[in-house]
Amino acid sequence: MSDESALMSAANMKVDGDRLWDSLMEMAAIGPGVAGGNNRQTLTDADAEGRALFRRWCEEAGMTMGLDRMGNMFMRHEGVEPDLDPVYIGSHLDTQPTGGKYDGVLGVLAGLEVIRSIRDMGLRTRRPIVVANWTNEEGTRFAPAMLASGVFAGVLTEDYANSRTDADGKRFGDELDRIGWRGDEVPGDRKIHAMFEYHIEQGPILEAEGKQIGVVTHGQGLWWLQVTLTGKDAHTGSTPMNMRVNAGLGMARIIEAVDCIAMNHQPNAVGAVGQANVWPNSRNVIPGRAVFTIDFRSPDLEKLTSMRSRLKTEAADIAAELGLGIEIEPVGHFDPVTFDEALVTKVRQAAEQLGYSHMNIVSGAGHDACWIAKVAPTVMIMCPCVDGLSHNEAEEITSDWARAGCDVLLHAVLETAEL
Ligand code: HGY
Ligand code: MN
Ligand code: MN
Ligand code: MN
Repeated sequence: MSDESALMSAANMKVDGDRLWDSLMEMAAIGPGVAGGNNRQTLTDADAEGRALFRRWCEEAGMTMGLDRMGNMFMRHEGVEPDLDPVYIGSHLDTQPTGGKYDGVLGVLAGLEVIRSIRDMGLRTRRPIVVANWTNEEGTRFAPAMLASGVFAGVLTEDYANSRTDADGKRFGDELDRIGWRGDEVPGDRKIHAMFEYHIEQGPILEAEGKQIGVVTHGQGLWWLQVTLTGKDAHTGSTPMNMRVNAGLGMARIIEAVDCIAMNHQPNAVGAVGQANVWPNSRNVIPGRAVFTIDFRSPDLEKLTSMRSRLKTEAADIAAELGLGIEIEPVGHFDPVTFDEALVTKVRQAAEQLGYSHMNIVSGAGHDACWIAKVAPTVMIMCPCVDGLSHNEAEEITSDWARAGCDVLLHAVLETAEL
């Protein structure tokens, strides 16, 4: 096919939306949840099964696999000029315990659909294209989130990652070895010309505004803190109120404080406690210990920093008032991210060329792209999700939304990988 006609045919190229949707549904059958979503947590047998399916599909599309010591998968479609730095399309196949079918998975399988579509058209780009599956994006089983892309970006160390433990005390490193998905490559030992991440919005804005495409200009910054309160187990019946050292009460007051602090930093600030446990967790024992996690986010670095310091002060005051010991451990952090302007423009132009409605948007959720932006020009594309719901098994998108974003991804990647 001549360059001219290749470019002509590429200009009005569309992906095969049905094939993309079928792949999403087939992947969703692996690690099913209990309410129609997914529980394919990182480094579980279900994760291993999903990885194997993704690898098989990619190899059927003529791709070859690279695998690093964090289990990050890199499926490569060769370019006309193999020595050029590749264009990456990446996201994650792992899910929340009560996750949806599209968070992360859409971006990985849309990358595969881009390759499948390029091959259908008999095209080959100058640059190689690599579709990446980043290990442990969710960070629920092994905190923090975006763990393996953080190691790839040189922000976190392999030792730190391998040492992280889940609720049962299992180590990340041992589980990665157990499922047999640790490669030999040194994480980060790859050159990336540009990275695209296509992801559901996980919020209500695009659907409310009636837009098909989110052109993601920035990503919120994040602080994850783990709080441990130490009081004294005692009898709930015979202990007078003024003699109690109640860690459960301290936790309740700090949970309320987190909400107030986020509300006092509006607009563009959020805070919540997602995970909370008390010990001994017996109905007639005053909890002597409470451990819970705080998630603060804002696109504004000053607000993010201010929320963290307000929390430290207020939590210390609450602990002192109740006679509790307190420890606050930073568990995860990244600053607000500005995505690559030239790539943002390419995404916007692709949406315009395709005639898809679009708007600029800041990502409320964290993504692997937030770390990869530290080592390569990076941008995100978003599609709406129904009622803005995510991290919930009822997460839903339409196949039209899925396809439109994948069309934009195809065009922006073709433009960047050069036909
Ligand atoms: O927490 C996040 O924003 C991502 O879903 N891991
Ligand atoms: Mn995600
Ligand atoms: Mn997620
Ligand atoms: Mn920082």
